[in-house]
Amino acid sequence: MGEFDVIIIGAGFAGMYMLHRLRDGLGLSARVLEAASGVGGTWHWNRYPGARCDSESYYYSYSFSEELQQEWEWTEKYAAQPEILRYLNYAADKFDLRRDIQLGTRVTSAIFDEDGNRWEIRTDGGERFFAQFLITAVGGLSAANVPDIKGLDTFEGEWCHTGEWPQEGVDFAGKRVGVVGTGSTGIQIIPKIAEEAGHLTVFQRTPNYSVPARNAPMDPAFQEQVKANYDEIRQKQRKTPAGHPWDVGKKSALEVSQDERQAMYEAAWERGSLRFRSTFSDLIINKEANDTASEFIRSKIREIVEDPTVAETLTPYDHPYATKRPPIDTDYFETYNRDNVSLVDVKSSPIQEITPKGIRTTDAEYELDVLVFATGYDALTGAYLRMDIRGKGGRSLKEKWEAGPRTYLGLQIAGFPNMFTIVGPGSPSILTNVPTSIEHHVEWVSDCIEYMREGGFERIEANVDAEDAWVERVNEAAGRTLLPMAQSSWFLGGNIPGKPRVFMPYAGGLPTYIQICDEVAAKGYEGFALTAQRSTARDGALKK
Ligand code: NA7
Repeated sequence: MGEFDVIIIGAGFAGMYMLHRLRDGLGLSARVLEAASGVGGTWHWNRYPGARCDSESYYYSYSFSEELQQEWEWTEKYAAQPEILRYLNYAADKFDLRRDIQLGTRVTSAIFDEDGNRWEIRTDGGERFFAQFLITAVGGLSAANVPDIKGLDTFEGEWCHTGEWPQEGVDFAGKRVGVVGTGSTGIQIIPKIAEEAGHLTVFQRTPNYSVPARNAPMDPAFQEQVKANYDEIRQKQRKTPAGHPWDVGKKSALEVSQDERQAMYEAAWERGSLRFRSTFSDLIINKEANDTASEFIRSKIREIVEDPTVAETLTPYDHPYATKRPPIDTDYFETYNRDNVSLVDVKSSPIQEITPKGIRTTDAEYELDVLVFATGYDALTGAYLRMDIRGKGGRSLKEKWEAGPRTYLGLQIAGFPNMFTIVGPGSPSILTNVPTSIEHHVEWVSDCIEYMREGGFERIEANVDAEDAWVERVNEAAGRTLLPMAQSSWFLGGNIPGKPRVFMPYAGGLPTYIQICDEVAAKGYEGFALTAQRSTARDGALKK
């Protein structure tokens, strides 16, 4: 219970930095409400075996504190979940954040009070909070999607979703385990479970492209070099389309000879990482160029997987490479060469039901002791819509976003004043190295609030026109890429039955996006309506 300047929802990368910035930077009173029992957001929940970051840790990390980035030592190229969680806990302690973070508290509703220009926030524990500003730091991939399959409640074994992994872990030793899903998460967990399980059955609906991660212990000399050059690395991140510290290849895949192209793909495969996507300048914008990369990865799958039938089932044809979020892996395709692993194609023989003993497809029943759903998230909007958020005139966000999310810059929603959405739909968010986008948003929002305080403004709201124009711009940016070709991707809401098919993140690249946001701010927050302080109205509201 209480009255604050700001309520922040979520204590992951975004919520923690937002708190630091507003409390320690601007001197505001702020409270973070977090559903989990600890800080860390996605890295608190995703404790499944094999969970690790797909971006290298030296740059998938906070840049705002020189001291933090100098003193923290990463032990691996791609840190595993426990290490990232330790890092976030370290940051929570270092910046003394815990005293303003309330754990175990799920926000159930947030209602805007138009007279008082403030939000009333309610929680699952029956608490009420009031704040001038509401900041959602809920993450784009936090609302777990457990598919609605008939009979799940009758299953006699143990089941879980990777995004809500049991704190005590899951024992796979010698058991018959089923994994549903072969996205980035399935691709991480499958090789790990295979090492422990008696037998692992993978239920694959859509095959996926994957490139080796080439994880390795952190090289001390490299770590030293990074620390000596952090300024430059961080600047570079904000200047590349996806927030990684590397340049996209300058050449088109179609302007080089076949031999040169093959050699470049081989080198990129050997180096590994998401950087494979940047081998050429046009893999995401030209289908013919993309075909060369897609075919290269297909040839690798055929080379690695010994059984040609299994290899063919694992080979993707339905979407161009990287039009869904491309996974990277450690021994994913190799895992299908193990005797204790089998693959079931549930596209050709769909899952009919879950029985007390396991999964029944149109072809057979597979008996299982443990069932793991690596089935992803109700991405980008799910975490918002699972709360009852109501703006002006009591209008719900659910109603407003009925045909898909509408935001201005992915930062605000017309009709929902004084609410900011960190890495919200309509911003580059999950198309980038997310902490880079988070830091940009947090800084933009805190600058905006500082501007309001200095200028005596009490309320800020995105204009409908500005929002409409931005939604159009988000669509245009996606339309200039091949991304909308992956119809079932979560970028488009295609993974959730009944979800509107709208391309949700801004695909115009981080530098362009940052420039647009800077210009909006420089023009006195163009596209937003700012309302001056009405001290009497506010006093009146507080007396209610
Ligand atoms: P994703 O990428 O959404 O992958 C989910 C997987 O689960 C994908 O293979 C889906 O197949 C499959 N799926 C979903 N529902 C079903 C049902 N009902 N039956 C069978 N298979 C199903 O989620 P991840 O957790 O792997 O990754 C999310 C992001 O987290 C990742 O991109 C990184 O950014 C971090 P489909 O392809 O839809 O046919």
